[in-house]
Amino acid sequence: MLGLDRSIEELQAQQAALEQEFSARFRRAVAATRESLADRIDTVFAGRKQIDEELLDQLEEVLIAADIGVTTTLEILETVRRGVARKQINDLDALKLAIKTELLNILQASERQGVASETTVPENVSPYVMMIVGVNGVGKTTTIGKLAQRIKAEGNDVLICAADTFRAAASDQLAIWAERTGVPLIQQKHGTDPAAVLFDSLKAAKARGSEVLIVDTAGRLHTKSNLMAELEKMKRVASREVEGAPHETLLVVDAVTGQNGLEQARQFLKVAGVTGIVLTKLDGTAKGGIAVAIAKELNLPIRYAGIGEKVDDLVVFNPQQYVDGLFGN
Ligand SMILES: Nc1nc2c(ncn2[C@@H]2O[C@H](COP(=O)(O)OP(=O)(O)O)[C@@H](O)[C@H]2O)c(=O)[nH]1
Ligand SMILES: [Mg+2]
Repeated sequence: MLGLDRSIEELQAQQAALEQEFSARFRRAVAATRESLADRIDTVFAGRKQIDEELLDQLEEVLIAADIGVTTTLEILETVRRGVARKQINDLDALKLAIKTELLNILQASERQGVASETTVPENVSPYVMMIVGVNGVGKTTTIGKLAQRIKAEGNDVLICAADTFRAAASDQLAIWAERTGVPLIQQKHGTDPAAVLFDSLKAAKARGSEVLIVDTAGRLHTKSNLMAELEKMKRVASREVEGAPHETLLVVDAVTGQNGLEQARQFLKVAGVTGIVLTKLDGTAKGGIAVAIAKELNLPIRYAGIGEKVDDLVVFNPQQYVDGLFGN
């Protein structure tokens, strides 16, 4: 018994250390956005004592420059102006706190609309089917590698389905990730109907007793209507083979593409039944404010953030951690 207790404590300590490490890496990943947002807010505030229209206008510019988006920024400013008029916001500290609170509220509101923020694989669903969608180059395949590793480490039997059969290289790239993470992969020759590869994978997952099936998909945009029809067909196949599948459809959005990425995301929302967002390449942009625009305008929870190209560069997105990361505390 004693030994067991100790190992639970050890596990908890290990978990805490891991979380701290992730938190530190996340902070580093959003450093450029922090400079563009919080540091610029400080510059706007420097040497001022009172809140006037000029100050609020400058603040508006800073928020838009960080890619928080015009609509979202105007709403934040409206709330702030109301607070100023009602004398609830009387000084610069209160103003900064109000902005932080607004950003957090937006991110948390979208969180509540969706599923829990951890990959909680229900006991009674097998396989739990996760489809990963998004345009080419946003980081789908890389995210699948990272997710496979993570979900496997959480004690699940994972299988990957290579349903991006459009590009020959896509399957090879996925095979490298599968090998690296020690997760089996179902693939077929280039050009095969993606729904057929998915069908095979669902059968294989059932036969093997895999707990989670992660499905890579194509993302070519120039034949948009075909792509959307293809995704719909895949969803039909999934739901026919496994009740409630796909249980999760994650839309991958590249933070570097900012407002363009948001526009592309809207195309997918029309058909793909997206349940959450993976925001990749947060480490490569000073415009990480896009997370707020996504949460507000797409009203979907950001489940994970990509913070690099390596297998453990994926963190569960945490709104509080994100806002703290942006404001340097
Ligand atoms: N810096 C950085 N690069 C990433 C991240 N996620 C993916 N990438 C890179 O983005 C490029 C495209 O990724 P890929 O997974 O092939 O995108 P896909 O076309 O959507 O499958 C690759 O060079 C990846 O290494 C991330 O979180 N941070
Ligand atoms: Mg790919």
